[in-house]
Amino acid sequence: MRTQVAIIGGGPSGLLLSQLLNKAGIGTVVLERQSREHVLSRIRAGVLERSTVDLLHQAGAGERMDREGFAHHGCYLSSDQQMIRVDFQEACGHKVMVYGQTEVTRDLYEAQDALGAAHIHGVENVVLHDVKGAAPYVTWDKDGTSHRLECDFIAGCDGFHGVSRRTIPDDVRREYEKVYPFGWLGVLSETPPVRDELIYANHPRGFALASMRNEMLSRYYIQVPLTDKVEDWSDNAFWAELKARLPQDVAADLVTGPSIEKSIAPLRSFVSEPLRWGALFLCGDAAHIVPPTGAKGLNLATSDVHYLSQGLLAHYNDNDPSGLDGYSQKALARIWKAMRFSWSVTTMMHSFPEHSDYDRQMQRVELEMLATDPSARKLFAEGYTGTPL
Ligand code: FAS
Ligand code: PHB
Repeated sequence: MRTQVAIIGGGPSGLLLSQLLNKAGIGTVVLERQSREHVLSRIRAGVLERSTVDLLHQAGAGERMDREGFAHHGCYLSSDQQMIRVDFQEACGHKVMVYGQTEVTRDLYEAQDALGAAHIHGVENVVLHDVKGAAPYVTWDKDGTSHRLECDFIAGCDGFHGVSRRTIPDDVRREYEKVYPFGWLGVLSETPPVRDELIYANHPRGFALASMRNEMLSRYYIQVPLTDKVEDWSDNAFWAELKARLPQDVAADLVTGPSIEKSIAPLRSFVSEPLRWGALFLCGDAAHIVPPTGAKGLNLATSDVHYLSQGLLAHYNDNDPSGLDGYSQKALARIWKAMRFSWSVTTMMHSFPEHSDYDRQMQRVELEMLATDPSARKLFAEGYTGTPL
């Protein structure tokens, strides 16, 4: 079997890359470890930057998002003293789209089906070969049979735990990591959102986030110790703790209900450089992880895909290698800006066990500046709504 671009991983990165390339006439094969149902069962991101919205339109997968997504022109940041609204439109002239990653993935699958795209699910033991050579190929097992795919390029879109990043030799890779001393316990509930915009809450008991998917589907998070397990948290205990961390007037309006999904995600900041090794290009969580506080994870994945797809189009259409040669440097420039934003909001909003009174005072000053300083609000709004591609 042969294709132009082998794509390892059928999450948002792999699906969007396959869709953009297929629409331009470039052949791909997506190799995904899980079933489509499993991929679509994941509850992940909820906020799309304007660049992600534009890319989904470009991919022909934005129609339902336009119909069912919600444009948000601001968000709230609360502490035990105040509730601040940052007006994105006023501060930087942009907005975000609230539309779940699960729906983005579903829309991309449907768009890929319409093109008759090649997806192989349930692959095992994927191995990348001759990545630095002239004839790269991928092998894998499925249903007890071994398979081989010859290709020109390999896109590593297989997430943090995938095989692609580890194909780059240890002495070539340079990795940067910060592991936060807490995780997020997330709950999805078929209840009306407590406010019409997101609320990020800094509280001495810990961080909380009130988000949503639609008028009758809410997504809430509370910071929990890394030692906590989902089974430690009954729905009642979750709702009581969320109420304790939200401003009183908001807590009084909170409609609770049974959780239809409940999970704990650890928080880390992680970048692996370079993003290219011969014919292999890393995209999305395969290359970097951000704490979800800044809503950057999915949006960084799509910007990587944009830069890589542009480079591949230039290679195939104009025999121009510059996009591929410059991919790593260009993608990393945007990745590191998003890393800083995600780290700064995480540091400002969470309760750190090692924090001193001075550290907590710095958090208060950061929030006070967002309440009173237009330049602070502009920097936050630009970080949140996304820098241009
Ligand atoms: P993904 O991890 O989504 O997809 C990788 C795919 O590769 C998976 O389908 C996997 O099955 C497959 N794969 C792995 N190894 C393979 C192999 N060896 N062979 C073949 N296939 C393989 N981001 C936000 O912006 N906001 C959030 O609130 C948020 N919450 C998150 C919660 C959790 C629990 C997690 C894990 C992530 C969260 N993220 C969030 C980040 C998340 O949205 C990612 O940024 C996004 O899924 C990145 O997409 P991909 O790069 O496609 O990686
Ligand atoms: C979500 O709705 O899942 C969500 C929104 C914003 C974040 C993180 C998660 O910063």
